[in-house]
Amino acid sequence: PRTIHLADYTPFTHVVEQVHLTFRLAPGATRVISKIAFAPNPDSKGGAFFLHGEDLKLIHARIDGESVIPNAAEGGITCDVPEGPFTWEAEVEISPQTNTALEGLYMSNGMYCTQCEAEGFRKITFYPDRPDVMAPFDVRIEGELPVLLSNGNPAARGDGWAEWSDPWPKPAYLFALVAGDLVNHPDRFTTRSGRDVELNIWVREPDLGKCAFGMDALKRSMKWDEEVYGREYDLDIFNIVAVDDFNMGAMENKGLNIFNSSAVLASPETATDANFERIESIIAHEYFHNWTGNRITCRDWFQLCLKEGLTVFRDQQFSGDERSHAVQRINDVLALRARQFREDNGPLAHPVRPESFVEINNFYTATVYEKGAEVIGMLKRLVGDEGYSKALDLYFSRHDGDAATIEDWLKVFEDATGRDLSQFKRWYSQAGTPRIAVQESFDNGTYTLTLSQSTPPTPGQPDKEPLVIPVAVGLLSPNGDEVVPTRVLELTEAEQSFTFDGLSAKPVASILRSFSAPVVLERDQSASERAFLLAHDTDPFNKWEAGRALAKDVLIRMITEGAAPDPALLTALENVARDETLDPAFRALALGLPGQDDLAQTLYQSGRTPDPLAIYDAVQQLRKAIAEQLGTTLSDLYDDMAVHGPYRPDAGDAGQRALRQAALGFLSLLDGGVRAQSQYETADNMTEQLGALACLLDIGKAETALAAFRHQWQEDRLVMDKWFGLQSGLAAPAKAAAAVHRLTEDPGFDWKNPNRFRAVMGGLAMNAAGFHDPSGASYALLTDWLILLDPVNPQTTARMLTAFETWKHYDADRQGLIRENLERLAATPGLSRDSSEMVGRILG
Ligand code: B3K
Ligand code: ZN
Repeated sequence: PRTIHLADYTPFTHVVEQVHLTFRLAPGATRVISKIAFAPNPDSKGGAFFLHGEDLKLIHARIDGESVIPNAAEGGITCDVPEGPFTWEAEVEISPQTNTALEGLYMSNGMYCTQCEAEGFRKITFYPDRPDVMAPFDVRIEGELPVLLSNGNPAARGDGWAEWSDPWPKPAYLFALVAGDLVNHPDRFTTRSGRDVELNIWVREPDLGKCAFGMDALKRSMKWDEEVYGREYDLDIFNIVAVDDFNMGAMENKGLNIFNSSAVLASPETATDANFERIESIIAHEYFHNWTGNRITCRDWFQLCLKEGLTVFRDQQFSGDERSHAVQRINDVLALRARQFREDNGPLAHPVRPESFVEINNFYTATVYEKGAEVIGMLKRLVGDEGYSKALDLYFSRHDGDAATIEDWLKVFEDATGRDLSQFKRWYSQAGTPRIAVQESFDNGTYTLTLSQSTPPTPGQPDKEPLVIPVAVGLLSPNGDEVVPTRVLELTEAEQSFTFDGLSAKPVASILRSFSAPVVLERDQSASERAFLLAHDTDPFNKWEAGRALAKDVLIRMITEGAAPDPALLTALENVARDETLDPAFRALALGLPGQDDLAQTLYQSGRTPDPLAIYDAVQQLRKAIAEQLGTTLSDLYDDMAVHGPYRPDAGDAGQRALRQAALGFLSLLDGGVRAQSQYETADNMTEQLGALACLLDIGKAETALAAFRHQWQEDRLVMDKWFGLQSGLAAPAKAAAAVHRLTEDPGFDWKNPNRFRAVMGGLAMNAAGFHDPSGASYALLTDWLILLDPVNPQTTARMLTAFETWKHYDADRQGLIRENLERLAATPGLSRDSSEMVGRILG
């Protein structure tokens, strides 16, 4: 397979003035009739006329009404074409029913649906399937199904057919079609300039009761984008459809967003607080793409972060505004460290704007999305809120209707603020997580902070240059008062000193407030200083971070030196847990211990080989110690945090439930599961029911509850995903492979459904000690299933291979076992392009 390079970009030979598509739907043989108006592209550098096309049976093709026979070429066709404008017509046959890859036009539970990003449209018809070719689309759908949907506004409909017209030029990856026996949850929204928009969430009939929250989130998103970014919706209708078989969360197709049902359907009985929160953010994310992605799209797929980083940044801002900024930031950083730092620290590390790829679907990564969003957060901090909004206004006015680049994006910031961003641009091209080392001195009222930065080598990038790093710093006096409020230091050199004068005593510095840059802060700090910051820092992120760092230090000493749980940590945690001035959601986060994978990463970074079982044991030991030491506090919290009245998914109630659940997790280690069992029996919402089940599983007392849960929920796919995922994620280390193997033999294990496959296999991969069982049984089990899934669904297979991305961090025996499995997979005949690229990169 060919490697595509950013440096090789050339514009398409033609422009598309109009697309007309007719679909004659039939499961095994759908006809797609296209009529496309092409004209020469004045910016073209010449070359043959080429259309992408994959797995298409060509029935006939015509140019200006005359039959033509195109020439087969790699990934499509070429054809001799007239010199001026011309009309291309083609009829092709495709088979949605046998399309298990879930890319292009496929079927899910009897309904037709599409997924075209990144390069799925070429499986629907011959077309220049590249994001810089934008055109208005008219679509006619013929099929005996009650609901027939496509992009844009409805144009006409009759018995067995419907026509749609999308006036906004768009790239083919935003095309969508849905046809099925669906019902809608309707609503309306009036935009700020008075456009009356029809809103619908389309679902299968039994799911109609699970749409209200998603609809509310949609309306709040629409309003927020008007208020905060001045962006209005631009069609008369906005449709969302829930689909059970979907490779990712959701897709922002113009006017017709298609969602994994797990990312839109929710009711108190079936969805957890975490599900509600995720749904709200994904609805917002896809809606926000209407401007950042659709109206302004990407010139080529190397620019993916242009739409994804920005849209993630926007959805994070939205969630912060709707809920709590502090809690949002902590959760975003937790996710960044768990996924992006992990990626940056191994063979899959790549820049926010990659420079080459084999399969673009492999680059929808935490680096492009989450680090891409962090880069925008840094930019905003550097130019200030006002500079940011001026730059964004300029971006929208200058580039509306364009397929733009990162250069275009940075230029609007330079033009709007006068700032030179040439050094800042390295954030887009340099991979790896920078480390910042800290040195401090205090002399005669002056505090000097010396920061030095370095970025470790990553594949293909042995040497790194200094970046522009905004480091937000505040100083506290020894009595806990803030003496210097937050100041943003701009670190641009390899090493730089910053001074603060006029201090009466040596301050305690709070560094990297709000996590102002995606870096690892290397700071040796005493337990007492960390506890001091946990108690006194005015920056909520750093307050939490101090507790986290303290817990990490303690756990690392327990793992490497066999130390006992440090009483200083237990006291500090108890103080936070009891502090009623703190938001319960924050306290719940403060009681959360570092994850086992996070500890493994930290050990590896400090030059030690992580032993997953030792990590597991230390975490268990610390949990036990916390439970014993904080027993009364936790039991009071468990009682006090009970939420009374009907379930509401808002941040306040959810925060109380989170704190109560944190308490229950510890208490169950002592009470034999009495509280959890009774909570399981009386819960009237999924958050508390599942929370109780998790505690029972954790202490090995879940047998009855698991059976009851299954009996109650066997008809609900999304709830049963939780049942599978929890068992695989919480299986005891030595028994994990066997437990997961049993789950795969369950008649409910529908492995071709990505949600179910991910629940079971993703659960195993996240069960760190179970996955890394020294026997290698889990590695082999996962590999067997990936080999089976690859020909069916390459995208989901390739994504799951990231379970192995940290393999070089472990000991020689584990590395040997993993290598064996990866090589076995690599040697599989006919392995997909997706998986071969991934396994090749992972093996290095
Ligand atoms: N843009 C889509 C992701 C498409 C993934 C293709 N493999 C969803 C999103 O980021 O909003
Ligand atoms: Zn997105």
